[in-house]
Amino acid sequence: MTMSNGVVTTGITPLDRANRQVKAVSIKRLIPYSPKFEERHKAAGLDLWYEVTFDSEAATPASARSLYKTVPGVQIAEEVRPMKLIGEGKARVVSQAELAAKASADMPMNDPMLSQQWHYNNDGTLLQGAVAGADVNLFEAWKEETGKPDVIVAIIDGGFQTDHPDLQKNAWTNEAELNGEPGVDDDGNGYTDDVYGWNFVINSSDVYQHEHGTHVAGTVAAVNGNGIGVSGVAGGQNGEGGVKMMACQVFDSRSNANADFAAALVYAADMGASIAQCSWGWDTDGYYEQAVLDAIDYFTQYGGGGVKVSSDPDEWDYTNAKMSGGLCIFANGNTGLEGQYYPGCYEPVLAVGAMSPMLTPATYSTRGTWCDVTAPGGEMDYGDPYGVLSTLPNGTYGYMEGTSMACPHVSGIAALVLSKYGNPDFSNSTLKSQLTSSVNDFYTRNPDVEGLFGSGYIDAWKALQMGTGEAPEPVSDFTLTPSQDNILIEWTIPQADEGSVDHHVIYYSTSEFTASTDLSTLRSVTVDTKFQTSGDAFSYELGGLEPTTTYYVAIVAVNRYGTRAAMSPVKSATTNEGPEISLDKTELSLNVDAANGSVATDQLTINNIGKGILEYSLSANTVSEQISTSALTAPSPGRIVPASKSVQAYSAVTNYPVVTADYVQEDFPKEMTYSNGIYHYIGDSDTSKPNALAQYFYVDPTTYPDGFNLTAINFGGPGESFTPTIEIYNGSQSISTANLLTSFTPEWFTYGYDQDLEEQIFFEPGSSFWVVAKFPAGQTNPLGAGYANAENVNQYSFYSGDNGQTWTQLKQVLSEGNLAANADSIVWDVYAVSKNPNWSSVLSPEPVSGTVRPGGQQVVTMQNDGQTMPNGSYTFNLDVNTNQTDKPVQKVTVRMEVTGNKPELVTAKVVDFGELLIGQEKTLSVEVVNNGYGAFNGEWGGLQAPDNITCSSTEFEPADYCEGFAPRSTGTFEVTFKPATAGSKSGTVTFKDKNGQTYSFVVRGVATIPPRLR
Ligand SMILES: [Ca+2]
Ligand SMILES: [Ca+2]
Ligand SMILES: [Ca+2]
Repeated sequence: MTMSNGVVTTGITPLDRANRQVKAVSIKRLIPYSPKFEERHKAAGLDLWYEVTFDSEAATPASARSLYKTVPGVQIAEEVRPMKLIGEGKARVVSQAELAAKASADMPMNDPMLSQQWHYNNDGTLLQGAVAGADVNLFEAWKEETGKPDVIVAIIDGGFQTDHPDLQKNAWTNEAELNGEPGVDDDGNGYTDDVYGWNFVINSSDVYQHEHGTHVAGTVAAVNGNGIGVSGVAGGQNGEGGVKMMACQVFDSRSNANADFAAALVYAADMGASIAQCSWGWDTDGYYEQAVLDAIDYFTQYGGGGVKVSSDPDEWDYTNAKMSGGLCIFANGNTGLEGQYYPGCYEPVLAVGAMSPMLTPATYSTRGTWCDVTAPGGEMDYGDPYGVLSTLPNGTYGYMEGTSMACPHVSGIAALVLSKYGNPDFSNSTLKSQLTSSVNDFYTRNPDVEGLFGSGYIDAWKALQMGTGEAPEPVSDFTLTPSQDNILIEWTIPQADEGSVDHHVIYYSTSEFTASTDLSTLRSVTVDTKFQTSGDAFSYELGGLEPTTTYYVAIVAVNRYGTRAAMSPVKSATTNEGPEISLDKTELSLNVDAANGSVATDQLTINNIGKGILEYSLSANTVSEQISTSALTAPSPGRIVPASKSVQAYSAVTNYPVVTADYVQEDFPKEMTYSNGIYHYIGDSDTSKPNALAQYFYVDPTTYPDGFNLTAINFGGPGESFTPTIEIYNGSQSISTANLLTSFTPEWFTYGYDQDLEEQIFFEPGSSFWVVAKFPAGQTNPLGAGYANAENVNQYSFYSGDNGQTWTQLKQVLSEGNLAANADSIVWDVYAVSKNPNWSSVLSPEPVSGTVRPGGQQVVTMQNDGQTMPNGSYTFNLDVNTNQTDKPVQKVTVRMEVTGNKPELVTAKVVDFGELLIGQEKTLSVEVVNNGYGAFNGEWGGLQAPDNITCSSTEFEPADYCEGFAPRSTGTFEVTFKPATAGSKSGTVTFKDKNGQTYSFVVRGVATIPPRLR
């Protein structure tokens, strides 16, 4: 290659044409020429990659890529984008004094900080909220293996401090260069003086300490049992014997240059690494560079520890190899999002998600069905000690968090497995399946992320159990209990050499079969049992069956290596016609007279007139409420309304009852929104298309410790609209897969007005829900939006242009239109409204769930003493949920009347107006609290003078009207002092309600004669 006019020239005409067009300043091989490994690189096609550097004023990366794609002979042209180091620059250094203070003698290694490394062994006591067992179970694993120095892990990351007192001993060294001549490539690998590895950023043997790289290395193999600092997963014991770490530096704090990641992976494979520890990736969904994936393939094929013994291309020595092929272990990424993030989602690699010490998904962890396992990555929002503790540059130690910190735990465990079991024939696919099957249950606690964090969270002890490979014992006996459309199968997990059975396959058929039948012709289900222990009783409901049909069933136990036990005996059972529910009533009524302390009771009888066992459970929902004796206008009940407006006040009666003594009227209505108010109207510019919005709501336990009882939805928007269909979904899943809770089309729709739900829906604290509104076509911009009222809530708003078939995040939809500049801060202007607490909870049906045998019946008793509910009429729906396929829910109306509760007014005993001159007047607002569950009201609602309001003194003038005092509310009442003569004055203000109950308080003041002008 030559240079001509500053442009590189190859002599290949079409290539040079392209070079001139983009002003290419250099072309170099991506994987540098290596005399020693050239044959293998060529065989893998790695010699075909070239990197072109060009003038950014002459072309954009995208246009250059398109141009080179058209050059004859070029197979792939791709951009090189900056690689993202995952979770950089957040380390918290711990001082030596702190280190000494926290030392604990009661540890398996004498490294003083080991007791703070909860990620290795978490007994739940170190950190508040921590869950015992949220760790990699390392202490148990160390009883089996602590690491061997012939296993090499390549730390492809920032450089680690090779002379860190707690790392130095486990740093890999290239013997030929260590004992060779400076300035000479002693081993002929193409890299001069690569003693500890190579710096692929500045293309030098200068491996420079880097925060992230040093931290990652310490987790893999800080020196164990040397009496200083921390421990590493595979760091040996008594200061000896840990696995070796090769420094492949691809990030350098001193340089912004892009490292050659492909070359680093190839170097690691060629120099004998078995594991590539990679805590980096691209943070753009779906983006990758083929050259890097090719290098991952190369490491996967050639890693494992084979060494080149002569210049003969075929002469490789595998006798000391630890594995056949290598394994690349990648961090998922720290986007907090679900998506296709490379290289983690690339099939050949093992991808690692992160969890907190509370055994929850780390909030930052990227997730996806491609994730293989989860490991502790920390959650430092809770404090530094909730992070992962490891080594840092300059001989220090400290905390970091990230999937980057989770990943080296798995690399360390992989190195332990190879230390114990590694040999030239141990395959990389065996290692991968050993790691992914050596896990604990992550999803029972975290069902919201089911399947997105791999097979579970990794357990180092399990990873070191290889068993003998013998098949589990067969399932010898089991029972079948048929129902209408399912058969309950119960058995005992059989003995197996690892104490557990990975999974069972249940075969079933409507025709008879035996062990010699070709089982692949039968229907089957695979049941995951890896979190069970041999001897555990286990049951599985085989569903989707036909009624009144005989099924033949058999079970096969399978270990994690796929070795199958002999088949169980074949048994049969016949499904029945199923249960049939019959209720004796469709309506229940409960009348509570609180004055007489009566208890209201009613009964419902559930009959099963069918053939199968009836299972039922009861749940109640609020339908409506009306308190006849109260007269309040939300949201400030009890406020004084001038007499002239009294007629309106009467007609605008709305009542909000309360359930328990903890509740006060002023707490309602509650309103949840992420918008600062209506600002934009949004819709497809083509008005022949429909528009739909989906808004996610989270019931934050700190704001809503008692949950959120959704009673209405309110939409901001333009003046008029066609009526949308409104849907509420359970929010624990993405909008495209969420479960529909209710759907309705309001009879009368207007923006800005509450659309009441027919049945209120209660959401527990910490739960979430979706509100969807589907507006029909034919309308311009029907969707109202505003600006976000908090950070990160823009991710909760979604748009659909196809009636909810597909959804797109709103910010993405807006990123290409006239609102692009503000797209990130726009959210739907939607309000979730709660007008009253979940008072359906006062219904306490007993028994609330159970089974009814064929021909049997169950009496359910409903009772309420009403003492903690305001007087009024309530309507509930009692849902009788059953397993009857054609009648899953029966609704029973429950009406409750509560009467006889008394108001209990409280004010200051004496209201003192102080001193006034005759002729002056003063008005005071008196706070009136009604602690009772009955309203204090006049005949028509409000209190009116003189029937309901009187005063014993004419010099004190109480307001002549007030709206009354609702149950459990606070209001105010105005009194004016207008002295006519001098002296001390007092009077009594008395309220009288329509039932004749009275309440009085004393008012007083002093009047003096004003000075006269002379
Ligand atoms: Ca060398
Ligand atoms: Ca040398
Ligand atoms: Ca140590």
